[in-house]
Amino acid sequence: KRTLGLAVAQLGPVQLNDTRESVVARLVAMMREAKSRGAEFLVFPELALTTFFPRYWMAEDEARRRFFELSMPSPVTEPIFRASLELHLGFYLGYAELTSDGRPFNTSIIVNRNAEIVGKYRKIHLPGHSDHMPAAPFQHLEKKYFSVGDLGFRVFDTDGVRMGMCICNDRRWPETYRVMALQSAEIVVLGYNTPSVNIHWNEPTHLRTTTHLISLQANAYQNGIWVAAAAKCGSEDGHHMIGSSAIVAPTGEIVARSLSEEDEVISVKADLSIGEYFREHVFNFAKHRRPEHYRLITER
Ligand code: ING
Repeated sequence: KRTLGLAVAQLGPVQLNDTRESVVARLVAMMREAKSRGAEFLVFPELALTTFFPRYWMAEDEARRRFFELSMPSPVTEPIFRASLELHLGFYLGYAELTSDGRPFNTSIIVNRNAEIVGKYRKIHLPGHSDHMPAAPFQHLEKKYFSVGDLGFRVFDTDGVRMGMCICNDRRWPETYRVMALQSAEIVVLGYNTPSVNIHWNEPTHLRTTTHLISLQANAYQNGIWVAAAAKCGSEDGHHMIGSSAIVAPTGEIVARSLSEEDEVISVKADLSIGEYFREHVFNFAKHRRPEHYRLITER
């Protein structure tokens, strides 16, 4: 059996005034905890280094100055890579990327157990709005601060495992996982920051967690893959975001789930052969899929 020591590091709130150094220390502490549980790969959240700043209206250049990374690693994030090398622990990390030619992205990377960046992804499904909504209790300005990702949905060989990745809202769109499953992904890792309150209608709070989990479970099962999702959650300067970090098996079953809304590590010994059964017998794309009937999905 091929197994992977798979862990998720849920991050509690990061306040506006928290320094990146203090966040990095929390991330490294969870790397040590994950390692002690036998983890070989650890998933961190989306925009893990700062508060979820798209909730605030500000000028683009202020946002870039305060919340974006100009390089990865950088002096402040170097300790994460050092710990990866020391612990022989790979990781996924979400952060705000400003490219050298000035393009802003909501980005994530996959780093292998030798602390080498093996893949990069830039968020494609940007939710929310780009205009100021002063009447709303908070903003959701990802369309203002980030450009649509230009790297596609790709799958990377990470220490012998076919690993895909995405970010937050991407997890709600079936196309995200299917495109990676068509590239033989065995696992998709992702981070998210999900506000408990919907600014567009009075949505019952529990629905935020329901739709989050359904999205992970359905897509894990329908693509025969493991899905590992890490929340940044809890109340950030009074703005609450859901937890429910989870690891889902190719059966669609939740095999590990966070209990708190604080820094918390969950981990499993993922049996990668489970996915092989489903991809061979149920979701055998070559045998059963009929793309000639699906054209609308890419034409519209
Ligand atoms: N956050 C939320 C998410 O997709 C959202 C936004 C929530 C959109 C619920 C639609 C419904 O989990 C981010 N950062 O995408």
